[in-house]
Amino acid sequence: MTTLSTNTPTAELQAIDAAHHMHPFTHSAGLAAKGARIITRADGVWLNDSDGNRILDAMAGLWCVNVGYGRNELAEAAARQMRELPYYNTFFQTSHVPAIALAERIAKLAPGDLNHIFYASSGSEANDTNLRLVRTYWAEKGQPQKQWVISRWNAYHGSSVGSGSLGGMKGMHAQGGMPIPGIAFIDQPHWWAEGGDKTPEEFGLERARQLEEKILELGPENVAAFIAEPVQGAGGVIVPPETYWPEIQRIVDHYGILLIADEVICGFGRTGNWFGSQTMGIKPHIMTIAKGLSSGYQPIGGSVLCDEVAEVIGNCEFNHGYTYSGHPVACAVALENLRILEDESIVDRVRTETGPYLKERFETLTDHPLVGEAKIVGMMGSLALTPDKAARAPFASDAGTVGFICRERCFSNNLIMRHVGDRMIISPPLVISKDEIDTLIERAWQSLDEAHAKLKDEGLMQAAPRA
Ligand code: PXG
Repeated sequence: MTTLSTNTPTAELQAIDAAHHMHPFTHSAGLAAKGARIITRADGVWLNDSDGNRILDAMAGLWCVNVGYGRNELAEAAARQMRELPYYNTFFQTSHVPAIALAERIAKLAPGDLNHIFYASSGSEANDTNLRLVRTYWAEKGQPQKQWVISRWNAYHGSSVGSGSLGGMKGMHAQGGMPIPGIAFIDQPHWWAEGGDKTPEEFGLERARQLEEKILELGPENVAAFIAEPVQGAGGVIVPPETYWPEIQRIVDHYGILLIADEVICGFGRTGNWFGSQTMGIKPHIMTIAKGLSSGYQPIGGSVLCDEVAEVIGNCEFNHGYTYSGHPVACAVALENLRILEDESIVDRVRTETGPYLKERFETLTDHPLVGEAKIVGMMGSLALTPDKAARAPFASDAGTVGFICRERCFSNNLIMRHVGDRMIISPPLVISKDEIDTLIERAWQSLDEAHAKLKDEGLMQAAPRA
């Protein structure tokens, strides 16, 4: 067997990767033919690849590296904890200092009486926990028939069978027998794509009222919870109209169903507040957290419960948990990450300084002929690509064809910007500087120009006929 290192030639790494490593959400044969991009090092907002490129990571990894790459403090925290207590479980009436300290810290940061955490190692696991939590909650309250959980089409809540069922990704449902029973879906508040001739405000109310209709259809006595991301991330950074969340809050309050805010992307500063629920003005009973909790330096997530839900669950034996629930190294790293976010006022800076600057610069991209709208909250943003801005028209080509072309141009300009269908999305590390924001926008503009030229050459600037 060869000893591989970052000095191994790219082609050799790619060949071994293709032979033995199956990538998530990937057509492996297609990737094998092309070869994976190999990332070797990173610092701040910059990635290095095995071909010597310096790449601006405008996605913070997968929406998670909030404090940026290369934080020695986090490496030290992990090493210290590994030496002292690398592992112990939190089952069988035991606990340890990192799990206790992080629980206390999260209770302080989380709004309202969200004071209790059930640990997991990922957002998917935490949402699986949530599904069992809300159903157990109602059963313990003598209403075991309250089992339905309502979610939204195009929501992303994870990739395990439970969390993938909670999500509304039809491509995922098509593989492997999802969704499991007891999950219902309403439409997303995506005005640009689905709002037709309505104003965003009218449309936001209409989409929120689908929740009421769905509750009445299922019977309020049968509905346990509604789950949603404050701002949809993986669905394409879809910022709901202002009328949406107040109406949703009114409906969940009125029918007495639990609200689960999936903060896996929105949490820990992404929207300019500690939690997206604060930015959107909502009061969840449960929040799902992961990603930014440790800035991705360790796999950790969890469900944050309000006092009442924790009390009800606390009065039964909840038969659920993971080997790595409250992993000491992950907790120690998360604690240090939260210290950095606080001590360096990173969340405040996103709200008052770098976030507004990014918004101003990002919105200039709507001057580009390909861009119909730019939406941004804090440091998560999206661009709608369109052949006809006034009509908000989609392209005639299959959804994602144009987005993919644009993403390839970004890659070749050393900018990581993703596409979701024909929307381009960003979610940079929260520590991105104003100069780096300028570079991001310049590279994005350049990539849009190149994509536009290619689309014109290939006759792809055609609008789909109106439905
Ligand atoms: N909830 C939300 C809102 C997420 O964005 C999860 C749950 C699941 O977390 P884990 O840690 O199990 O992955 C996520 C994850 C993408 C992409 O392509 C997004 C996620 C994961 C992978 C890819 O944008 N979000």
